[in-house]
Amino acid sequence: MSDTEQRNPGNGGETHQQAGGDVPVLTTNHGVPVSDNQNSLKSGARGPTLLEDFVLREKIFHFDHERIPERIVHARGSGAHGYFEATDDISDLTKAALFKKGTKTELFTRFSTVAGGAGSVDTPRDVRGFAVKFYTTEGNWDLVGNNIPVFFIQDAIKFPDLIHSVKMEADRAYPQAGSAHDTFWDWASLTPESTHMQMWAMSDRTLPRSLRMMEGFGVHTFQLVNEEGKSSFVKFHWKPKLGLQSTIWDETLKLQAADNDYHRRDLWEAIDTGDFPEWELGIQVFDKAFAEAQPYDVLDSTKLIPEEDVPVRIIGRMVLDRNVDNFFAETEQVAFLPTNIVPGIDFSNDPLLQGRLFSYLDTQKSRLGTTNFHQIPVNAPRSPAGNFQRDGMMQTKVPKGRANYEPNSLSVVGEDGGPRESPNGFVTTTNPTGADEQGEKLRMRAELFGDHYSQARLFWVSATDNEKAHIASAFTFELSKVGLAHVQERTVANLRNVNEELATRVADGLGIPLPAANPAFRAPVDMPPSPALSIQKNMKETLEGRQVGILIADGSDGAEIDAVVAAVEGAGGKPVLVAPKVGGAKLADGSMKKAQGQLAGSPSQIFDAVAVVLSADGCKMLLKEGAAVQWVMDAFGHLKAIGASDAAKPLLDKAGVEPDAGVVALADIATAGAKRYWDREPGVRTLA
Ligand code: HDE
Repeated sequence: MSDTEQRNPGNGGETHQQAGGDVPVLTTNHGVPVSDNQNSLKSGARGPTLLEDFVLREKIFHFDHERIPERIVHARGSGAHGYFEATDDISDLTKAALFKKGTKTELFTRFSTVAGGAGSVDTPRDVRGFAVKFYTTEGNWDLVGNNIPVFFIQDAIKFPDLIHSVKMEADRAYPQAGSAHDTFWDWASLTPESTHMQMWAMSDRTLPRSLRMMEGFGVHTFQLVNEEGKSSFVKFHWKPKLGLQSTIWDETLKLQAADNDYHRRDLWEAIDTGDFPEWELGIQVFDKAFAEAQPYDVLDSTKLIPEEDVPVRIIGRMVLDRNVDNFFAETEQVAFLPTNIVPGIDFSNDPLLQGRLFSYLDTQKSRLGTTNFHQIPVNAPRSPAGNFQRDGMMQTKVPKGRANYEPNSLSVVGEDGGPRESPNGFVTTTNPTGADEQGEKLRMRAELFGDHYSQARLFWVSATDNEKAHIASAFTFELSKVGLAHVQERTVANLRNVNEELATRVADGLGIPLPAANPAFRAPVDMPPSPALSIQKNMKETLEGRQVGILIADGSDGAEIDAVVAAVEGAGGKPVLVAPKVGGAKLADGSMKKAQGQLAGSPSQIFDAVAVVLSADGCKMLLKEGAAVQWVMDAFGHLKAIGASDAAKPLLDKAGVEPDAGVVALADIATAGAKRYWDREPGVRTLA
């Protein structure tokens, strides 16, 4: 015990750690020094606790209020700090200061799932939120997007219905964090405009391997406005440096059991070890003439603009280089607002965006409890900010001077007169689609919003065979959890408008007859395939940012292990040693090798590729270990590369591993591990 520690003054044998030297004094929230943080104040050792105990009461009072309402959507999220660097000159398109070439802007990014609560798992089949707050020199710009470029609905008025249907059901409060249930598919099958997004949601896009390996999209059409006031339409894209990578469904299900925090941990560890996640920011820019020539409406959030039609121009990069100091203060309290916009960027008339412009400000008041939520450090602009808004709950500013109104004729120099309007302030641009579309007040949508299938078809024809099989299987899985036969039928009837083969595969998978097609409100048009929509076509063959699990046991050869570790590191990957005991394995030469993971707690689904380095005896021992057999079997089933020492072969045989291009000698694992082996899939599982 150090001299700053004493035992027993409260007769409980507890430790009292005392201030002194560099150790600061523990105080109440009001600064009163506390002498005993272990015992409440009682009237006699066995007597009642006293109301007078302000130390106890303050501590419990604060604890009782530690939770705030979680976000109604996107409750589960992970955030990090970073910066944006503008890498291209787009001053012809926008006057926004953050896009001036070479400018670096501090930012905060939060990724999220949508349906689950704050304590739910990281890897359900769900859309991911991708929200970025740029602290620009002209105020905050929030690009609050998703990892999918389209959305379920066209009009904000339908959002509460969508969310009510997908969240846990109202009476039974399950399922948590998933769409595979009656109410979601009931709503979705009655809402044909959701078809395109259903296709994305049922694809591997909703099963990202890592938050660092997914794209982000602003979804809506926005506008860029230049110095002369000329505006262009724009869509925003984030492209991950590590390429796209998803998990497959069986792997995802097992990941949920293996690690509830798979994505949060992955993001944290990457940043913590200096492997900073990075995305490029790209824009698709187009004008009114282009917009009017398309078979879809650019104001419709259920539609995208194929990258083959309007290429994505890269204009900058985002690097996330700092983990939060405190999850609650930063990730939980960050408040994104699509209304946070800066001069040079503007909204469009997309009716979904327009609804969002109201919703987010409102929700922050309910979540954070005060109109002054912008004063919380993670939300506060880094540029000078000031106005005459005053007071309110949790006001932390102490404004000086007499003037709390404007105009005023008190001194404009110094603090008394206060801030004034600026000619460089934000000006709403004349909306290029607006002028000729304002008219009678109507509750209706523009004509092309009635096309619900063309782009769902586009998504299907752009997918690879494996991706098609995954989509068909995902629909089958989800609908297998739906107990209402008419909802299953209606969903399949809707899919017939997307693709007959897809509808037939899902009907077969469910074991139901193919229903008649739903009448399409507007006949779809066929668009040429867009390779940019496929994940598989946009993967990067690399070990960078990836982990290779290396299974070792007593008797393994140290030199073999070292060679694999070096090769994986040399290829930019992270080797993780896994052994039956986390303390390590006793190698052939008698030395101990420490492992980072214990076999049962580190199943192969948490890795991107695996290596098995065993001696004949070690292998014999592991043949009797279910977790070891499963480790290899899953790696094979999840289409991963497997590198094995000769002596490990019996374990591979027992796990049903069959030779193919992804089953390699130990020495080749760093090369083979850079990709997945899609050709293997038909041999390892039946897909719809
Ligand atoms: Fe959101 N959404 N949303 N949303 N959304 C929220 O705001 C809403 C929509 C998105 O990490 C809420 O602060 C409406 C589309 C992200 O904190 C809420 C509509 C897109 C996040 C809200 C939409 C998004 C939210 C809940 C239909 C992609 C998490 C808590 C008009 C472009 C941000 C909060 C974070 C969060 C409302 C549709 C993305 C209730 C009404 C489309 C990434 O205000």
